[in-house]
Amino acid sequence: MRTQVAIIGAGPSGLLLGQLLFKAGIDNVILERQTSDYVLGRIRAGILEQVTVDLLREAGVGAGVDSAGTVHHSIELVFGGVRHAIDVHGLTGGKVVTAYGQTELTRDLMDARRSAGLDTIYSAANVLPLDFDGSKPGVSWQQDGQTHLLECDFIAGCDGFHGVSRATVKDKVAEYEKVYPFGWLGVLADVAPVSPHAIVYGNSERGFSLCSMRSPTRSRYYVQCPLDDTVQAWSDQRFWDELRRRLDPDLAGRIVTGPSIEKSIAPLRSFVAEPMRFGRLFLAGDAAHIVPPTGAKGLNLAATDVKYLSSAFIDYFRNNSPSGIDSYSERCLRRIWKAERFSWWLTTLMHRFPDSSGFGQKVQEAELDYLVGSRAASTALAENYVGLPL
Ligand code: FAS
Ligand code: PHB
Repeated sequence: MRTQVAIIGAGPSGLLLGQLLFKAGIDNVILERQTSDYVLGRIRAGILEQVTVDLLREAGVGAGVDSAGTVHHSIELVFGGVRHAIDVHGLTGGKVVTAYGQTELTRDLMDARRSAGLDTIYSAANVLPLDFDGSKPGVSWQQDGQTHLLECDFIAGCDGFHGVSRATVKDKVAEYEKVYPFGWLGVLADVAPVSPHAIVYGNSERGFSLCSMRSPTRSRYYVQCPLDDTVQAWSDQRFWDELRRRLDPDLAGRIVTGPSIEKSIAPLRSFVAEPMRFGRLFLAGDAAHIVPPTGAKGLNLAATDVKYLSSAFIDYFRNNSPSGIDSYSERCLRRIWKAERFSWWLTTLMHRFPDSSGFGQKVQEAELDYLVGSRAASTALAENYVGLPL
């Protein structure tokens, strides 16, 4: 079996890369270790930058987000029992964010790939990148008791934080990591969002909270929880009561509760692997970097990695130019580190740290007060939140 680009991983990175390459007439095959249902069952991101929405339209899969996405002109910060609006639209000359679930985005990409009759090999075991420093790059995998080989020109490692691609080059990678001393307990429920017009971030003495949504009838909520907490310790009633305690009285009084349809705890970490290119192997998305979800950057960073990588491959195959692939890693990392900084900053500002001293707490309160009182500070938050220019 042979293709031009072998893609490892059928998450948003791999599927979006495959779609952009297909639109450019570049042959590609995706190898995914899970089933498609398993991939769709993971409830994750929900906020898309305009750059990401534009990329979905460019890839020919923008119909879903255009019809079911909810556009947000502002976000709100709740602290000291008071809610403050940050007019990201006004502060950024008209930019917005769109709430549209990663699950829906992934399904749109899977449907487009299936309609185009493109090869996606699910349940591929022991996928392994081969000879990416040599003259015959390829990927092997096992299925139905046989070992298979896919020969290719390039390999895109879109296999996430726990994937095989970065593990294969671990002796060539510089890793930068920060693990946070808490997690997020997330709940998905088919109830109307408490604030249909804004994403609400809370910092109370009980910890962080977040009010978001997937549609006008499906809400997504999070509360900060200890790292050793378990989903079993949280009944729906306990979650709704705790969420209310972390919001201002007006918003707390408007929460629509209902049975959770998904409940999970995610750890928070900042992580970057450098570089992102190893001969004919390229890392993209979570395979190369992780951000705490506070800044809603994870999925959006994956999309811009894929924008740069697809452009690089198109430049190579169409114009026989190596410039895109040669500059890929440096170009991605400049954007990645700015998003890492923003995500770390917003996480540090909006969460309660177990070891924070009285002084640290007072500084956090002063920074929040300054943030909502200064147009310059609010603008800095707004331009990072809607996404920096490509
Ligand atoms: P993914 O991890 O999504 O996809 C990688 C794919 O590769 C998976 O399907 C996996 O099965 C496959 N794979 C792994 N190893 C393989 C192997 N050896 N062989 C073949 N296939 C292999 N981002 C936000 O912006 N907001 C959020 O609220 C948010 N919440 C998150 C919650 C959790 C629990 C996690 C883990 C991430 C969250 N993220 C969030 C970040 C998330 O959305 C990622 O940024 C996004 O999934 C990145 O997409 P991919 O790079 O495709 O990686
Ligand atoms: C979500 O809707 O899942 C979401 C929104 C904003 C974030 C993180 C997650 O910062």
